[in-house]
Amino acid sequence: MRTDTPQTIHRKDYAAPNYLVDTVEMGFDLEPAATRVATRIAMYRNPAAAGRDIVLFGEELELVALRLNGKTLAKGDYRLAGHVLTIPAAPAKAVLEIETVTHPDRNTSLMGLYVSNGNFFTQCEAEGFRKITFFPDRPDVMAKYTVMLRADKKKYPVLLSNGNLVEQGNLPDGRHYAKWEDPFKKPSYLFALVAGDLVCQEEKYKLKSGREVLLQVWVEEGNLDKTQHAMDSLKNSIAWDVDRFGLELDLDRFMIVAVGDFNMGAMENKGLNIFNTKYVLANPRIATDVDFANIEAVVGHEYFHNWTGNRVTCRDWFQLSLKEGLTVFRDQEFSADMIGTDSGRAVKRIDDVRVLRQAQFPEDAGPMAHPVRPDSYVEINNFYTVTIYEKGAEVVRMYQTLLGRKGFRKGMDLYFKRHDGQAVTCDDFRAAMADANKRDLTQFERWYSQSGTPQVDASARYDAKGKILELTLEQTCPATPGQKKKQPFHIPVAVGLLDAKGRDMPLKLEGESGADATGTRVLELTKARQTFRFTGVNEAPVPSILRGFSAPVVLKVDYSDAELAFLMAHDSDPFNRWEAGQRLAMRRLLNLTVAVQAARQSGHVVAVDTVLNNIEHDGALADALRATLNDASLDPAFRELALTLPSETMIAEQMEVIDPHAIHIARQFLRRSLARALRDDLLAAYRANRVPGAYSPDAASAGRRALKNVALSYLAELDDAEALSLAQCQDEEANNMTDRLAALAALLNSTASGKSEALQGFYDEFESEALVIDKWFTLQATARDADVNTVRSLAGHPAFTLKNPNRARSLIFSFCNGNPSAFHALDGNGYSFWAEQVIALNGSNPQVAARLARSLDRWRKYTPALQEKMRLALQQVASSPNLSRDVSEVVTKALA
Ligand code: 0A1
Ligand code: ZN
Repeated sequence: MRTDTPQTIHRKDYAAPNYLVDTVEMGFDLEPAATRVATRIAMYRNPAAAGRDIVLFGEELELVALRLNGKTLAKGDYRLAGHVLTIPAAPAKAVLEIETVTHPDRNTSLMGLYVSNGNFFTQCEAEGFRKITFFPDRPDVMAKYTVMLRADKKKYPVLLSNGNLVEQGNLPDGRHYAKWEDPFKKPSYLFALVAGDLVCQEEKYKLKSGREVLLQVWVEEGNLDKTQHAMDSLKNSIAWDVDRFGLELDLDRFMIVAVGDFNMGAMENKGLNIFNTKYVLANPRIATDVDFANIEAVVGHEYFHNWTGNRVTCRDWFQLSLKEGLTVFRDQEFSADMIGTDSGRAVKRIDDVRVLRQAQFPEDAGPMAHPVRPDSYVEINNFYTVTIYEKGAEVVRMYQTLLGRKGFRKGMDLYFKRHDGQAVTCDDFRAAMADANKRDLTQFERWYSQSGTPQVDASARYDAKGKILELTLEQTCPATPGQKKKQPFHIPVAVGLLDAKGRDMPLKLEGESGADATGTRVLELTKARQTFRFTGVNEAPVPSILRGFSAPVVLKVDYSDAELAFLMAHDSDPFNRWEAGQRLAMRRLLNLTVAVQAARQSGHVVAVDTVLNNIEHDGALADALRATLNDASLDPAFRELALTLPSETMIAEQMEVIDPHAIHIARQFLRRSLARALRDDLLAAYRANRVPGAYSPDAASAGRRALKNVALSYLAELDDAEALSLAQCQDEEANNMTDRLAALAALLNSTASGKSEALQGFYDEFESEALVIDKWFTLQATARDADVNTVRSLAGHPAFTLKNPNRARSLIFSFCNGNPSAFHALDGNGYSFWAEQVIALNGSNPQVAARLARSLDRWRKYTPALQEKMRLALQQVASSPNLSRDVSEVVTKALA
C-alpha cells in the first residue's frame, strides 16, 4: 500500500544495470507462516554501464542478513530506501549473500511466494521476484539458477522448480529436499517454485531430433481425469513449433502445474509453467468447447514463450509486446493450424478480430490508451493489456502480411540468430524482419509508438470507358492521451474486386506488366491519402477491402445495403463475407437505437415496439441471414458467427453518446424479430446440427454445437412452447457442458418457469467443481433479468469469495463488463456496487482490483446523467485511503 504519490517510470530513462549476474543459488525453507530464503548472487560490474553502485529491489521482506564477499554489511554499508537497496561503490566482482523471510500465507496479492489451498506457488512476472529476495529484479539481468527446496515431506511431497532435478533426499524431522538446476540463463521474472501435495499425468515424448523429454501436468488429487487435453495440447505445441518455426524444446523436462488462485491465465516460467486451473482442467462434463479451445491456445501460448520471451527476452517492461504480441500471434496461428481447414482458419480469424474490436478498440479510445510500446507507466501490472497482447499480435501479423510467410520466417530466423540469450527491444525485432527481407520498415515503427486506432476511409470510382477502378484510401488517427497529432502508418490493405456474378476479378495496377493476379492483393498505404488505379477492369466491381482484416484499423466504406448483401453472399474472402453481415446488422441496430431514444423522448414508451416494427419491416437483414443460415456449403462455425449480432459493447462504441438501455432494447428487439422471421429455419438448423455419439471437442463438432445453440438462443426469445421444450430437453439430456450451459442460458433468458429449480439442480450437481460454479455465477450475473440486487445477493452466497480471482471475475467482472444495461442502471446503484468491490479488492489483491477499476474507463462517452454518477463513483475510489499504485493509476487516468 502506498502512502506517497506513485512515480511514473519513463522509457527514455532506461539505463543499463550497473551489475550483471552470473549465477544465483537459492535455498528455501518452506513454511506457510514464515519462509526463510538464503540467496547467493555472483555479480560483476557491467562494462556497458558507468555506475558502481549495486542496486537491488525488495518488497515486503524481512532482511535477516546481508554479506558482500563474505563480510557482513552493517547498516551504514548500504541504503534501504523504500523498495530499493543500494550498496555504494561496490567491488568489480561481488558475491552477495542475502537472507530474507517472507510470509506466504498472508500473501493475498498472489505475487511472489504464496499459498493456495495449502500448496506453495510463485508468480514473479513482472516484479514479483523482489517479494522473495532482494535482487536486481529487471529483465535485462539474466543468470543461471540453482535452487534447493526444503519442506515437510508429508504436507509437501512434491518440490518443483525450473530446469532439471539434480538431487533429492530426506532430512531430519520429517523434512525432505530437492535440488533443481536450470541450465539456461533467465531473467528473475521466469523463476518459479511449486511445493505441495500434487499428482501428475506424465509422458515421455520423442522430439523430432530423436531426443526424449519428460512432459508432466501437475494437479490436485482428484483432477487427474481432467489433464488429457492439456497434455495433448502440449504435445501438439511442441510439434507445431518445430514444423512452423524450426524451434525445438531445449529442456529435458517440461512441466505444467495448475493452481486455483491465479491472477492471470498462465505463466511461462522456464520449464515450469504455472497455470490457472481454468486453462488446464477439462473433460466433457465440466468444460465447454470454448474452454477446450482456450486450453489449447494458452498451453500453446506458454509453451511458445520458451523461445519468444525466454530464450530471447525483453530489455525492459516497455518492450513487453516484443514477447507478448509475438507469442499471441504464434498461438493464434497454432490454433488456426490445429483446425486445419481454410474455413476453420477464417473462423479463428473472425474470433480474434472480435476480441480486438470488443476490448482493444475501446481501450485505444479511452483514458488508458497507450502505444504497443508504451512510453511510461506507473504500475507495470496495469500494462498487461489487450493493446500489448492483441494489438501487438496484429502488428506482428502485419509483418507476415507484408513480407509473406516465407519472408516472416526469414525474419524470425535472423531474430534468433542475432539475439538468442539476450534481452532486446521491439526495434531489434523490426530490424531483423527488415534486414532478413532487405526491406525498409522505418515507417512501420509508428505502430509501436503511436496509440489509437487508425481509421481508413475508402472510396471507389469506376471509369467504364477506360476500364479503370480508382480506389482512394485515406488514413487518420484520433488524438489519444499525450498524443495529439499522428503521423501516417504503414498499413497493409488486402483488397479484391468482385464482378457482377461475385467472382474475383484480375488485379493489375496501372503501370504494371506481367500476368494479372486474380484474388487478393496487398496494397501498402503509407501516406495520408493514396489512390490506387486498377486497369483492365471490365465492369463496375464491388470492392472487397481489408480482406482477412489485414490491419488493425477501422475501415469506413460507403456500401449500400444491396452491396453488403451481395458481399455477404459472394465474397471469396470469408472474413469480409462475415464483415458485410455485421455491417448490415450494425446499421440496423444503430437505427433502432436512435428510434428507441426518439420514442422515449416523445413519451411514447409503450409504442417503442410499434416504432421499431416499422423500421424492421423490410426484412432485408433477415433474408440475408436466412440465406447464410441455410447455406450448407458454409462451415457451421462460420454460420454461427454470421448469425451473432454485434454485442451491446460493440454497438456502444459506434455511438457518439452511449445510451446502454436504448441499445439493449434495440438489440433485443432485433433478436426477437429475427427469431420470428427465421423460426422455421432456426428449428431446422437446430435439428440438423445435433452431434450424435460421444463428445469430442474437435472444431467441426464444436462448430455444429455452436450453430445449434445459437439457433436455440434465438428460439428462446419467442414465447413458444416448442422452443422452450427443446431447451428443457437439452438441459436434461446433454452429455457435455457446452450443451448444458447453452440450454440453461436459453431457459434463464426466456419466460420459462422453473428457472430457480434448474439453477439449484445445476449447483448441486457441480458443487465440488470450482470452475463450473464459476460458470454458475456468470450465468446469473449476465442473465437478462439480473440487476445489481441479484448480484449483491449472489455475493453473499457461501460459495462466493473475492479472494479467489476466478470467482471474483465470475460474478463481479461478469456483471460490470458483461451486462451493460443492468450495470448502467439509471439509479447508479451498479456504480456504487462497483466502487465497493474495487475498494474491497484493493486491500487484498491490487492487480485484480485495478482490472475491475477499468470497467468505468469509457465513462465520458455516456449520457450526462450516467456520466455524473460514474464520475462520483470514480472519485469515491480515488479518495479512498490506502489506494494501491495499481488502482490509483487507473482511476487517476480515468478522471484526468
Ligand atoms: N506472461 C504471462 C502473463 C502473466 C503476466 C503477469 C502475471 O502476474 C500475475 C501472470 C501471468 C503470459 O503472457 O501468459
Ligand atoms: Zn504471454
